[in-house]
Amino acid sequence: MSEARFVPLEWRSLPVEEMCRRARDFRVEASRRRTVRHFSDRPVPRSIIEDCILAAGTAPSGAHRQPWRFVAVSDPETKRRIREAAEEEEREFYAHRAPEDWLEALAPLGTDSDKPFLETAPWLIVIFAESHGVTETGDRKKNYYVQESVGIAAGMLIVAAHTAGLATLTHTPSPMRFLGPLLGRPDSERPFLILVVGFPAENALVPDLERMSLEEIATFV
Ligand code: IYR
Repeated sequence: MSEARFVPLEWRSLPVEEMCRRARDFRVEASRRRTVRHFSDRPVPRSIIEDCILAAGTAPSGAHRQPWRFVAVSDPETKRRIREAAEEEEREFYAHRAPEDWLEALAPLGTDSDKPFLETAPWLIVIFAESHGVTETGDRKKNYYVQESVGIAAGMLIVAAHTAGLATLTHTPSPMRFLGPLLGRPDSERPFLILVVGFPAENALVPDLERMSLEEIATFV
């Protein structure tokens, strides 16, 4: 028997000129987004973070399993512990683990093992991927396309924060196994990404990067 249940699609139809304007406006706004590594300690209201997370939670997911979990950290002591653990891994990464070519690739970004932003920024949104769920009877419930689904949700979270006037940094301490126990997460969840969220520091600098052109990233057939 089919369990499918459908409701009418709520769809707002726009005139084509309006569509073109919105597409261009969004493209321009998206091009203003930069990954920021210098944060101010200016607070960000929790309600903004809640809206951004809810927006991320509208992402499509494999079999609509919604395999994302967000831990929004503003507690200074928790941020301090995350920084400490992340810097320990990063010191190892930069001194020993990273192969030469990786360090060369990172050189233009000017990154190192110091991660003060993990304490300075008002919010760290730690994104976890739920590799499997649990049924009402306690059995494992498989999730599908977990990495893809959580990746899309993370992208939407970044855009939501940017739209709200916030700066973000996608930070992936490597390895980041420490995040599960530190934040008391169940074994079914894998840390995916730390999204650092806040206002940029005054006079923050960003790497002088260029984005690829349409011709370089797209083919129309
Ligand atoms: N996790 C390290 C290294 C790093 C790796 C990549 I790929 C980046 O785009 C940036 C940094 C760090 O955060 O410094």
